[in-house]
Amino acid sequence: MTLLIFAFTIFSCSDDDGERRSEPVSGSNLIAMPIPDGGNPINSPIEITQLMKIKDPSKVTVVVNLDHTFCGDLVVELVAPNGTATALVKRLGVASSGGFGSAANFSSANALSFNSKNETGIVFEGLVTSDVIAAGDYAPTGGGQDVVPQMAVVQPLEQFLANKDVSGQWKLRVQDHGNADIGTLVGWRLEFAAGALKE
Ligand SMILES: [Ca+2]
Repeated sequence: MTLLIFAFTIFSCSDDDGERRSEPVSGSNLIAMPIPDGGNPINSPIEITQLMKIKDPSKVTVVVNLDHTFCGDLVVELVAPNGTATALVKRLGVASSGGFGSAANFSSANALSFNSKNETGIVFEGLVTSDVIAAGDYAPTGGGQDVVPQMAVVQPLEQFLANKDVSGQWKLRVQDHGNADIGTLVGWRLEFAAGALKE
């Protein structure tokens, strides 16, 4: 039995001529989680079982559905199975000198989709309290590293995803950094399209 598995592994590797495409893989977590007001982060897990690495980051998409009445409060991060994290949304409108940021709302009806191919960040400039962030395909968006919390880093998704092992627990981590306005993470989805992965 051991010999049989070993033989299969060798065959799989030598067969990888760059044209074979991995099958689509996806996961979702639709358990709604309240986001504590000005409190600790929540973590929503998705398990991926394929023992593969990311070959093409442009075929990886994260779709987030959340409700919140003050988008400047929130940091939303994607956490990989190895524990490293990258910010998808970081306190929209908060400047390095401080401030509360954008008062616009997130609505779970407007899905926020993130992919390394997307070049434009979330549009929040000019929106007021009663406005809602539009659904769309976005690049990670938010304040610089000098914006609190400094450990939440906004970086290109391609850089974060390339060659990452996909096996294990991915998490969407959401934290509310301002008092008064509250919200809920309604759910999220992680998609590896055909050809995204390699052995
Ligand atoms: Ca809040």
